[in-house]
Amino acid sequence: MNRFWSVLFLLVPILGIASVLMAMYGVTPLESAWLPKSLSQAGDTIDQLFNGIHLLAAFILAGTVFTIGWALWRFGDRGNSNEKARYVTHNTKLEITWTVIPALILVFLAFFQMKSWAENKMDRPTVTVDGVSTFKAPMVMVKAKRFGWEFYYAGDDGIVETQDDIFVENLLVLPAGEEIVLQLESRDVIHSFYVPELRLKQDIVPGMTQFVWFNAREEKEIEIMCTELCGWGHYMMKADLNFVSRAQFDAWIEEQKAAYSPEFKNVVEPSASLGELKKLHSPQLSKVSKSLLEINN
Ligand SMILES: [Cu+2]
Repeated sequence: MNRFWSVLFLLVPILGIASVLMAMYGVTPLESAWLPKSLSQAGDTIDQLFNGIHLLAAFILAGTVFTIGWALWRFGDRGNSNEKARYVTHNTKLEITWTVIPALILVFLAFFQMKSWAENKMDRPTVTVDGVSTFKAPMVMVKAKRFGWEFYYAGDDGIVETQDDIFVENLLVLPAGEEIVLQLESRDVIHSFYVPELRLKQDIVPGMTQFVWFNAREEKEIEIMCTELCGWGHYMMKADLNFVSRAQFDAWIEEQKAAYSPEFKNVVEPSASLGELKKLHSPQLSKVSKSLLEINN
């Protein structure tokens, strides 16, 4: 009967490791239990790190639990032995071994992850103009707020936070296949900018300006979400992120600019009621409608 427990003990890690491997390599029914497909080179590097560390941990877990399981099987008291347990206080060789091996693994990981850290957090893209290299300017300033995302595209001057910025709410359209830099800021509390497909996650702290960069290799419609518990509406703090071709992007930006033209503003009469404004149904309206509300009040 005692052997039942050693088998049960082993079943847990076996099922655990098997399900992780099935999810990692996309075996049915766990094919969608892992992260979505990576969309960038930097994401691929993180996947290699993540999967590598996972496999290493799985290997160590397997070694540990199989040793314990074997000991349970082999040395369990089945009621017919007068043998006494051996009392071992310490074993210097063993202790050195299980200190040195994990230390070596950690030192290896510390060096192994450096490239990915540099790619994602240190090597901000640069541009060279007249032989002088400077940081690439952010294409969009992202303002996180409870509970949504504001996007300010650099207008014709190529600089964010100027008069000609183009404002869009909860929708970020970007060209695929290009190095994009975003400037991240918060309006209120700590938020976190998370795009699983890019393996990109950056806390946004009030009073601080952060920069993130990426290069998506495919045109795809994905989502940005907040991964910092920021209040009651945290769960709905999402925005659409659409990677499109350069031509589609340019056309879309022109549309947004048109939405700010004086002709457009004239269409929305200051006397228009909020109900009428809603009927017009355009994400760009929010800024206009807000200012109108202020006028009406
Ligand atoms: Cu948030």
